[in-house]
Amino acid sequence: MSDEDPDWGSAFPEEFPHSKYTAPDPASLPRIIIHIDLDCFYAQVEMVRNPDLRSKPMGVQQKQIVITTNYLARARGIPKTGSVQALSQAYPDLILVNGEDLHEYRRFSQRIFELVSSLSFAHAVERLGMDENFVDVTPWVHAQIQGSKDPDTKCVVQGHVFQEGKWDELDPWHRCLALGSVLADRIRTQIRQELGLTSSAGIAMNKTLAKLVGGCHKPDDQTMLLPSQTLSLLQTLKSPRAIPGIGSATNANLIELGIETLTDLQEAKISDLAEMFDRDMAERLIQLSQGIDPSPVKTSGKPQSIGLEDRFKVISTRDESKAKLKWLLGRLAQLIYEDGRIPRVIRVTARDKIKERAKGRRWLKESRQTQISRHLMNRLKSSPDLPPHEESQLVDICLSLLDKMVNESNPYQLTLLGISVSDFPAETSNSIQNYFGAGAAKIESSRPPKRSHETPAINEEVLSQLPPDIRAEIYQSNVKKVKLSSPATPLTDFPHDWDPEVWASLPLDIRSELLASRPTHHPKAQPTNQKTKSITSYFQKKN
Ligand code: DCP
Ligand code: MG
Ligand code: MG
Repeated sequence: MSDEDPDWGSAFPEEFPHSKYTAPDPASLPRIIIHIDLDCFYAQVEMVRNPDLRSKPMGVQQKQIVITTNYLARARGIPKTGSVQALSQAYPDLILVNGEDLHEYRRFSQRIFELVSSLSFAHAVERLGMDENFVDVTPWVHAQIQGSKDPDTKCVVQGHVFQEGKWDELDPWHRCLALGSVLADRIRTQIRQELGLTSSAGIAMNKTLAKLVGGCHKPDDQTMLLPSQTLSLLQTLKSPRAIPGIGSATNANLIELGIETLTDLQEAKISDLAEMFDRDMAERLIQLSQGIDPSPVKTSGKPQSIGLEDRFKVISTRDESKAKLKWLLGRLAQLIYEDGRIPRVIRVTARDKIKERAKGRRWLKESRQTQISRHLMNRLKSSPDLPPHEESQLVDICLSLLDKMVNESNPYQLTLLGISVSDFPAETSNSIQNYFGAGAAKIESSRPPKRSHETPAINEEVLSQLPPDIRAEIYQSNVKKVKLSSPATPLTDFPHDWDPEVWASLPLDIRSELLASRPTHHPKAQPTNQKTKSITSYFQKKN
């Protein structure tokens, strides 16, 4: 189905050609953001692949964890996630499908993103993890409101209004949101008709509120939030942790500051947070707690990194680590091949139970990264398999990165290993590439690049309920950056995230060129254009 010929009659069934109506100034209208989340995503993909499963309570399993269940199962009281053992015991008729191969999920995820991006009213589409997309429909909606439509024109809302609230069809803000609800319905219909998958949506003035309200009527339905309902929606959340973008590490810092409830955070001042957060972050956290989120919907491009992780009971020898890293590299090679770009940085992530205990931390992931010569992965431009020689060199590089986190002479108990790659050059032939890889002039594959994103092959139990952006935040907060103890370079401006040994081995002119070509490593958070206001004054603005 195409959106070339949309029937907007249902949104504005009548016209008033003689109206003296003055269109509202778009600057006075809200942004309209739609958040789409697929229902029991992995389970739905499995049901598309095997329709017999539709009539059965089923779940998707990775290792010993059930990571999602279909809605038939949920209707019978089977939880969305849990351990395989517990769920199988309690619900013997629950059918479990192995979901460790992410290929089909990624493929559907990509198709959803492409479908939504192709809709003419979708101004920007931002992917969030595997099964979510933010869609900014503001320009289309404002154009409609500003067009010939009279304020007396009847306007409809598709789906629900949050808490079945009353909306005012004469209010331009409400009308914008109502139009958003019609577009959300259109998106969901397209996904259902073209891919056979149901989804749920939230429609609100910003990304955070759209995501929060979208969960109110699941599955296969949608909810719109009126501006005056923002506080009521936030009141349904127990802690700051429930806000998308506030991960458990940030939440732990807030608790240390004595900020435990959402109300505590709503009433906090930037200075109250200064001990733990810089000014920008403090302001952003307070704003988020008040439902203020000026962050734009950024059109998703290719991911900045590609990677996977595996979790296991315990690894405590170098041979086991080597075997696991080799296995991970093999799977990563497939992802890099599908992506079509050749990376310049490789990173190994590990979690060591003994270190966690010693540091009294429940969740401690460490990472080390280094530059790699491009020729090592060049073959992945045309084949999903690494040649044996390159593979063994890469395994050695990974092992040496692991050595920086694990001391072989001390006992260790690894429970997670991951490998990711990043720093995909945008330009093709320059002296730096010549230096790093002979004959590596062309980087982008000629076949259309496929998108992929960093998703653990196996997810941690503790992360089981977290959306990927929050997982990424936790991940980032635990990353230990490589520190340069004695810079073997006359260039004092050393890129903090590069391996010192590799850096030291580069000729000076290459170092200078690399420094000049790289963006700043600690970009400041985007300054927000909204000042923190008292929450009441903010929401009094619109009703
Ligand atoms: N997922 C995962 N590991 C987890 C949790 C989820 O790999 N710990 C996968 C399986 C889910 C998919 O991500 O199907 C999307 O996650 P959601 O949280 O959106 O959950 P679902 O789409 O499964 O269910 P819902 O209908 O509640 O959105
Ligand atoms: Mg989902
Ligand atoms: Mg989701």
